[in-house]
Amino acid sequence: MKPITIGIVCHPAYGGSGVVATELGIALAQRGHRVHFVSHAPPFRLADEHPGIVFHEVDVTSYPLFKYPPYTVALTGKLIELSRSEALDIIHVHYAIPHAISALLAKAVLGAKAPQIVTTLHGTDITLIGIDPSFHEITRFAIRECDAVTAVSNHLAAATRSSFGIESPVHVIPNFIDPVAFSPDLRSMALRSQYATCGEMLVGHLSNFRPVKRIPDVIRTFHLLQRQLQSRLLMIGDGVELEPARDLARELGIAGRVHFLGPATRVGELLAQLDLFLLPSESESFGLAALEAMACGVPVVCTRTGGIPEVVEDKVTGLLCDVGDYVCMAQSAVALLRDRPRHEAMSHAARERAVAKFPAERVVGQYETLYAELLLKKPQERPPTGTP
Ligand code: GMT
Repeated sequence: MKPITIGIVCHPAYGGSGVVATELGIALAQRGHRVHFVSHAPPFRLADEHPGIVFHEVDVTSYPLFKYPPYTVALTGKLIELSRSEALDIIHVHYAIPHAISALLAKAVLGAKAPQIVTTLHGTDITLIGIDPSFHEITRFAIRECDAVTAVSNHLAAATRSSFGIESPVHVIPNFIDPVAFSPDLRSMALRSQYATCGEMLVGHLSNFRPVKRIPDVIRTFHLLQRQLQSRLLMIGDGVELEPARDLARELGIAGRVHFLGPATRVGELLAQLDLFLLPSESESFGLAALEAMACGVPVVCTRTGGIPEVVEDKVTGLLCDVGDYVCMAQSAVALLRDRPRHEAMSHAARERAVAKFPAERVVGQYETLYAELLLKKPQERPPTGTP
């Protein structure tokens, strides 16, 4: 495909939507496209230097009158400026709120010369925040007006159609993994031994520690598990539920067996050391962390919710339990960890499914195809409402 210029807008903090936006931007730059990231801080997984990638910070002017600094407006201004200075072909926003609204406003100002707007829906922008009465109507407008909308799972696409009465297409483009950055080949006794001894099992969790992740269920599952098996728990990530999780671990008397690592960036290396990954979320549009663990050859024990069954094949690449049933999660985990041949088969199947169904190579190509289709369409001639 002919190189194009893409503006990528994402939330930079710890979380799957920022990870997907970052990995996509890196892969697009490696394919020769010019990529401009736009946010209020550099995305956390974007290393300093990447050929073909520039980061643009959105500055929000503070003023005593503003109780809430108008980020959405400042982002719009940055997208207008960048569309003109860099001749953006595409603005691809990750997470509808507020990014899709800013992009559409920028498009209205830019008129006929505006880039095409692509919005990728990631999860709570639809299932939680987007359905809040104060956001519902504007989110619906944004989804209907964008030039293309993608969702990371069939489940999320269906939820978008039903919650917002959307009839226009919602393209399902799943999340993806880099099979080298997430690989069983990263297993290392030296690293693993920092967290567990030879005779111990190493169980882990990775998330942004929000209430939707049901962090207490991770701790309670491990509490039951460690009564039956010598084991340690690795908690990777940061968020509002981190301190309560530490408290719960202390309360249950297992603090000494739980390592809280905070927001790590090279998560592939950590995930590859695990024997099992836990994801007890209330809802999950996809479950990127589970896919990353699977790609490392780590079987997963997750909740049967949202898009997780599209990622995890129950009893083949992992085990699924009902939301809140941490007893099921603990029993499933113990049974699997005690059954070596089954564990090994599941580990292989997990890696195979991850690389066969969700390879970066193919999925990034799906985004490129979508961009190419949009750029072939004649841009709607709309009179500019702004300057130049
Ligand atoms: O929706 C969110 O809470 C934010 C987002 C994030 O930044 O972590 O998570 C969502 O996007 C990920 C990447 O597409 C998905 O893997 C997660 O399943 C999804 N989270 C939820 O649906 C709760």
